[in-house]
Amino acid sequence: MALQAVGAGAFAHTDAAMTLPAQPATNAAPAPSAHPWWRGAVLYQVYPRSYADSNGDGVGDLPGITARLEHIAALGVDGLWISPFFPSPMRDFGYDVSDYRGVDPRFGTLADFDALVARAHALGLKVVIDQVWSHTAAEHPWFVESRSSRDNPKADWYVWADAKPDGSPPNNWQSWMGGPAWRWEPRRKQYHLHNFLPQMPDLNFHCPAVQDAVLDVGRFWLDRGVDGFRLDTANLYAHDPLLRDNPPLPPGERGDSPVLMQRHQFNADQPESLAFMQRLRRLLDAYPDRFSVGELGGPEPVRAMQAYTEGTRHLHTAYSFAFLGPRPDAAAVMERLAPWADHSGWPAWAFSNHDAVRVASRWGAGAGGSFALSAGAPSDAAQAALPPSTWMALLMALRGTLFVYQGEELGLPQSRLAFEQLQDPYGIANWPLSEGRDGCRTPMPWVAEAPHAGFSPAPPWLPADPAHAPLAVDRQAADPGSMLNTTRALIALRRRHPALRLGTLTALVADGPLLVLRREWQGEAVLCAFNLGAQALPTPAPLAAAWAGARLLWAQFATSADAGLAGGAAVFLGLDA
Ligand SMILES: [Ca+2]
Repeated sequence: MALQAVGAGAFAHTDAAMTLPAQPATNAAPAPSAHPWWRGAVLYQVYPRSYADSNGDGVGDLPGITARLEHIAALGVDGLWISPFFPSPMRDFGYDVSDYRGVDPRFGTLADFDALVARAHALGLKVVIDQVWSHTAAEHPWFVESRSSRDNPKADWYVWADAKPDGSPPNNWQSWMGGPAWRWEPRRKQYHLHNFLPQMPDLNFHCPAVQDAVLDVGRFWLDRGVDGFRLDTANLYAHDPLLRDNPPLPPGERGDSPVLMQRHQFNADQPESLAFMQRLRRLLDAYPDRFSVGELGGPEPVRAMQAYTEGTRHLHTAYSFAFLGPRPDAAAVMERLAPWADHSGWPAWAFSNHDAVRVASRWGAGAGGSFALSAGAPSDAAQAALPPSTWMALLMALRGTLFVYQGEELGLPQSRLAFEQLQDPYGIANWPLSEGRDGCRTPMPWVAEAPHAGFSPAPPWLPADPAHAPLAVDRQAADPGSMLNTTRALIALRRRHPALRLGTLTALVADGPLLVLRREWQGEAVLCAFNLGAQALPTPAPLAAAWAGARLLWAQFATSADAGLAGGAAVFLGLDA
């Protein structure tokens, strides 16, 4: 890491700026609280199994997270999102929940969770937790009861359907984990729907009692003091009650697995899912300053994100897989950002998460596949490597709420695992065609010289990547030019400048690798220029014209008005608007 941060300055919290008058009309701001904490916030995603192991069993846990909250606070982020820690058979590592109101013993206790929230709040961090409501684990008592007969009190809590006359499943819907989305249940002599693993049955959101029950779960956690929810697969909650077949995609749009060969017209994005979000919003609005972010899959991510965040009656924000695929050029970035200029919704963006190949590999070295669960083309190997700080700088320039995934602040590359080391059912089923999801879930490296990089004294559930040890937190913290310190500087830059956090966004140049954004808010503008390619470019005209009267806020490399933009360069200039 030989990055030179210019003018990064000290961390400075600018919440005082949050009292500024209403937003420009182009932002179409919602009324009640014009700039609540989550708007423009940066949230840090923690995958509990892999963050820090406090009791030496090789599995990360809640006390481990609590012990590392100071690292998260030192990043300057607004809060953290914690992936599931609830009781689970762990077929999908916690995204298969068997008790919505508990903590899996592997991760600790409810008291440990309360201690985590208390410590986070003391450090000024919001706590957002995952809620996995589209499906449960088959072990959940609701499903155990529902499958027992066709006339029990929870008989319609899941999506049950008779076989076709020839015994085949009710329709052509396909599972994201491979094969039909229907599993036969001999007790009822019916099929049940599962969009993911067969042991993860889908709840029936057309049943009012199901909606009431999951909202009660939400109330349980809100009462415990959590600041918001990340909603897993939020556009798969409701299904077409007529169970109509999904139409095939045109040949040119088909992927190479069954689920990618059909348009998800009838099993996703149903109006009843949106209607449920309004019920959820009313619950959240009954508590002060709470927040929701939906995960939305699908082929038109921006359109879905807008539908789910429109106005003030749906989700606060939503993210998609828009930036979790192949490396974007400037036009691809603007294709995702431009539609928000006059929209009342609010986007969220992530370049990495627990489902995607780490961005440092996916966009950086030109190697590695795309999103683990999509059919996107792999990155172009001809693209030269760019430092991960280029992508962090780009992320911090975006208008929206941002997510940084654990290890992204260290610039960790994707881990390569042998088949024998894989844990992810998707990775095992698709080996070696897919990267699977284990390579972005290896343990967090804390101490370069410690066994298992300081994650645990015991062999971890996934091996600590030897390539990650030199990038450990202790080593990077001591290096002013490290990716860790660059990340801290960039997050601080965003906090200092409401133009970056809340302002309007206009593209001045979006041409091949060259992207120049103008962010503006209440008398201040920030020009953000990026060279997303490897070849050096001349200083773009809008940047050159503004330079003399501007303040250089931050730059990836030492630079000047006529120095041009080296490959991977990022420059932030502050102007009076
Ligand atoms: Ca542990």
